[in-house]
Amino acid sequence: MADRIADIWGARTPHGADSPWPVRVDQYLAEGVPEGEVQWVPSACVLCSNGCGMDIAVHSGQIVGVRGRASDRVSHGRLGPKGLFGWQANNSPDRLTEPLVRRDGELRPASWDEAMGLVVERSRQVLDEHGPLAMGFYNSGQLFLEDYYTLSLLVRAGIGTPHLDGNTRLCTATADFALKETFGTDGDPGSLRDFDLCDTIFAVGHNIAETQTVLWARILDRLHGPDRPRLVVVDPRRTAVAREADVHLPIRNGTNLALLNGIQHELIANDRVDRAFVDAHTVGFDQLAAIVADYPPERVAEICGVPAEDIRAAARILGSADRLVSTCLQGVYQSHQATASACQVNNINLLRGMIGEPGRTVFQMNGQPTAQNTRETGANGDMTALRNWQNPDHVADLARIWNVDPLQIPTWAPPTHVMQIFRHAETGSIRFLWIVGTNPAVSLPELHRIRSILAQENLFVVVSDAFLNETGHLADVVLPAAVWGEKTGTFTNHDRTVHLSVKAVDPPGQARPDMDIFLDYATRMELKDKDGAPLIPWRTPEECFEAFKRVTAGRPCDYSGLSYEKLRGSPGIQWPCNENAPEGTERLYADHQFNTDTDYCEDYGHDLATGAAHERNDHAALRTNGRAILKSTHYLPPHEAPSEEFPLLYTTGRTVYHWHTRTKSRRAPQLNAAAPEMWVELAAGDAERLGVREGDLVRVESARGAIEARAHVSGVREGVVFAPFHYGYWDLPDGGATDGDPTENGATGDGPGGNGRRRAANELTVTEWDPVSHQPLFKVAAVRVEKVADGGGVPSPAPTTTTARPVSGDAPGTSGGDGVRETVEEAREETR
Ligand SMILES: Nc1nc2c(c(=O)[nH]1)N[C@H]1C(S)=C(S)[C@@H](COP(=O)(O)OP(=O)(O)OC[C@H]3O[C@@H](n4cnc5c(=O)[nH]c(N)nc54)[C@H](O)[C@@H]3O)O[C@H]1N2
Ligand SMILES: Nc1nc2c(c(=O)[nH]1)N[C@H]1C(S)=C(S)[C@@H](COP(=O)(O)OP(=O)(O)OC[C@H]3O[C@@H](n4cnc5c(=O)[nH]c(N)nc54)[C@H](O)[C@@H]3O)O[C@H]1N2
Ligand code: SF4
Ligand SMILES: [Mo]
Repeated sequence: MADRIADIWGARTPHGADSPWPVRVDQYLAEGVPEGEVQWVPSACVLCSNGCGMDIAVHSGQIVGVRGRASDRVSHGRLGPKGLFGWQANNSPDRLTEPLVRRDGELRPASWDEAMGLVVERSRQVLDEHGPLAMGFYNSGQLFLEDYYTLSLLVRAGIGTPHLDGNTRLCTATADFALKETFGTDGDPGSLRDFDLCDTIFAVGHNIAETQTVLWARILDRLHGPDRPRLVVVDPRRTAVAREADVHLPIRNGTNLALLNGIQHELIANDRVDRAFVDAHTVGFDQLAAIVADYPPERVAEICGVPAEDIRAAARILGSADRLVSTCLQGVYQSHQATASACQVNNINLLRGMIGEPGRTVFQMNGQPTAQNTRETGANGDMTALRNWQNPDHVADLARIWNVDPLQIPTWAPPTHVMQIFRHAETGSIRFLWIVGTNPAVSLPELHRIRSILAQENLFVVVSDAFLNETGHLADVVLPAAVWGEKTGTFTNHDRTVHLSVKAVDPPGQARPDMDIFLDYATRMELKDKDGAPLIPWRTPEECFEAFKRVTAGRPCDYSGLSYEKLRGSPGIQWPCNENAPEGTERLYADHQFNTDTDYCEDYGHDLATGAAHERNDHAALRTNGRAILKSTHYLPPHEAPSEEFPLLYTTGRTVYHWHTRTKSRRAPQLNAAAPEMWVELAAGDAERLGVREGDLVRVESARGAIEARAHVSGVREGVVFAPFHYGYWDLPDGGATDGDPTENGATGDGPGGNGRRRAANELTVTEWDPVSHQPLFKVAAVRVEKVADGGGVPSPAPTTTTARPVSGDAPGTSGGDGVRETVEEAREETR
């Protein structure tokens, strides 16, 4: 039995590029469960975008464990710590089991009829008095495709408001936009198998080891195998990924674009460009070359704070790669110039002519398990099935399928991004806000502002969730949602692999699937199509999936060849899947024809510097003719640079053991025990200057607020402070105990009603966003740090297994995941 809290990635099964990734089946069952009596229900993990295929163990009507599916194309049987232990949250006694309605200032139990009656009454009132622009909907990257598609149709064609967005705006909006800018439409072109086949990996702002642990296990098996790929890592922290790198560039946060321009400078200056490919399959080279000419390594070294020689070394590795896989994630996306930077990662692969072929691709990674579906269904700012909201033919086509007047679908203005939705709520123009499967009171920037918006008298807030989280505490109505394992539906990971997750158990109490709640709302609102029939014609997830197949037919994300039957327990099938590709499609753009045709593309593109949206004519003038677009622009410094008052750079992110605002992971005992409490990371030099030792209590302050936490002296870059964003705030407006309740964490002893100490990373972050993708900036701000109290030499509660490995080295190791069985099997022939 393995301790998979201590050993995050499990046993190595090394292999070379010429052999398939071996199978290792990871299984965790609750203690005492009679294995022979367990029923296995096919599903996939929903605790990150890797989407590992897994089976759910059911006994006596309860989920009692999980195991990886050996045949799964994504995981080959493996699961990471969250996958192995996270399911326990489903069984938590804290689950919401009945609707709650605010009466006399307090949330009180109510019947579904009462709660939905109130939601509908307020919707009608707001619509009558203020029109559809006063209605807002903010959803998730963690529901199922069927939930999103129902919501998308309901809001776009039924309510008719442009104010619909997903928390994917905080997460993968930049991935989405970078793919659209370069390749014409959303959808990562590559296959996870490309990691098995490549000879070089370029990871930018992506802590794969902690955030996609099974993918990292896959990469480790190559790094520790016979023909080790080379690895270049860009991250201000010495992550477990960086520790494996051939070249690690610990740049100042906020300087990605300068670095990426510099690397392209080197590729061009040293003639490492595949000119034949670039000429035949791209547009925009001359402009790119002119811009990056201004970024010689010495200048870049100064901006980024890394040696020029290391930049050259990185460029040499990328420039001599034969099979290059590049990836980026939040270190790129949650910054200013996010889309601009992400596009440069696309450019590097294009300059090298490495796309659409085995071992040659770029991953604009997702984070949340079902973020891809939020985008495909249009439950974020996109138009359903990667249509272009600026293209009247696309709108007309969608209106025809939905049987509504095209004018009913709001396309007169760009879809509203969530930061703007909250701004409208702040000014009072949005009066009704339904928040589904996300916890903005912890996950949006500048929390004191978000709390005050949600608490506003003239804003009616509805929250659908499985738990009463910080946001629920500020709601007028709370609806109990069924989650993964308790409903049937599909979702799609970052290499376009679709899985079916089959309902394994009943939801607790009166909790209901989100799709059912939306259908109930649509019925009560009497939403109709243009012939007076119910707007949403389906009643079951499978009927919804069939409808989604029709709306995607002929679009890049073509689901028309899929079915629940085909997907049940399958290895996972990658879209497009249709008549021509009945088993799915492993790689997009294998013919080097990109989706950039003006009539077909999802977006006419933007000016990367200003975010100005191009129009049809601008796009047509590029004469792309199926070629990819090399977009480029100059580096600009972040607005909030360190100053005398706030001399340090601030950045935030994740630890392997927690999922976001911890509504699930803190209810899995092994995960919670591994990272029970907030900490902040300081570099050794900074700590010394500040007179701070490991475990001391420090105060971190920005222009917007302050937090207090134990200091952890780690391998973060000098001048940079890192905070995990998982921990909610301490003192609640109503003094109640919530997900942010510190009393159970114990360690420092304050609780609600205590000294009001705040600990949430987002108290400090800025209200600002990338001009193209509108993704907020969680990775750049300026702060100061001071010591508040001596820790008495007791180490901080940071886990010691990963990035947060202490520099002093004598802290006890994080452990406590005993009972996991790992079964290594012989390598199987590849399922693709
Ligand atoms: N354990 C765990 N796994 C998760 C999640 C989770 O909550 N917990 N969430 C999932 C989701 S939704 C997402 S979006 C992904 C996120 O996955 P990642 O993007 O890998 O995670 P982060 O920790 O947010 O940020 C990645 C790295 O960016 C670095 N960084 C910070 N600033 C900069 C910068 O300016 N430039 C560069 N190059 N790097 C910088 C940070 O040091 C950090 O190591 O993880 C997914 N997987
Ligand atoms: N400072 C800082 N802030 C960040 C980030 C960062 O790196 N730094 N990362 C950003 C990113 S990438 C992300 S993705 C966001 C995540 O931020 P959130 O989305 O706010 O985080 P979660 O805790 O995952 O919230 C999801 C909620 O949905 C509920 N839920 C789960 N399943 C279901 C379901 O099936 N139905 C319903 N109705 N509810 C469900 C959960 O109980 C939980 O309350 O945070 C963003 N905020
Ligand atoms: S890598 Fe992601 S999808 Fe796979 S088991 Fe871990 S959390 Fe789940
Ligand atoms: Mo995310």
